[in-house]
Amino acid sequence: MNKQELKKHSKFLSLILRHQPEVVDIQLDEQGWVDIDVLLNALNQKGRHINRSQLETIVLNNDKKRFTFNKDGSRIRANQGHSINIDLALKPQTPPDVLYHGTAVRFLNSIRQQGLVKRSRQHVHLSSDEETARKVGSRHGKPVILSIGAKQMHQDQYQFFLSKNGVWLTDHVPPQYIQS
Ligand code: HQG
Repeated sequence: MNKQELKKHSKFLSLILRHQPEVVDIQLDEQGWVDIDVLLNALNQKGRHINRSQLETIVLNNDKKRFTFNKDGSRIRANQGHSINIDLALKPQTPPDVLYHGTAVRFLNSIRQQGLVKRSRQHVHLSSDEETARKVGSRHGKPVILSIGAKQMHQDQYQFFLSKNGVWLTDHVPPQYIQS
């Protein structure tokens, strides 16, 4: 499978494992898992012919490690980024003192008023490094990196979670914790 095909399949997996499983007529369980046989069967029914070893290649080569197999290798889920209502069952963690959020300049006014809100996703996404934040922000326009006072938020009882692929997640970042 070449790079382009890997990317195409990975994007489609993101769509169905995070947002719209109904596109291939499958359901995810409460924690976002689906049986691999069910998934492969559903993909094949829709003309996307991949086998188990190709799925493993897609998961292993994914640039952001977006997907995970469960322990016995029978199920798969997306590590974060869902818009559908699932419970990743992550345990609250102590965040680094500062976390970063990359966004577009055009959102700044609204962010200064409302803070960071999760919009269609289940969490606000933060990163521990500025480089990642810049890439995330660039997806939306001219990027700007916001520094988040995560230590203070944590002291103030806000909860943080760390996804398996290293994305920090929280529910809402009120404006007073944001420095640009
Ligand atoms: C912005 C990618 C106006 C927020 C990335 C962002 C990430 C506001 C956009 C993951 C706002 C939402 C998530 C407010 C937040 N007013 N705009 N009050 N609060 N926003 O795509 O964080 O490649 O849902 O700044 O790497 O950009 O998909 O979130 O610009 O981890 O694996 O609203 O998606 O991962 O956009 O990206 P998104 P995001 P994947």
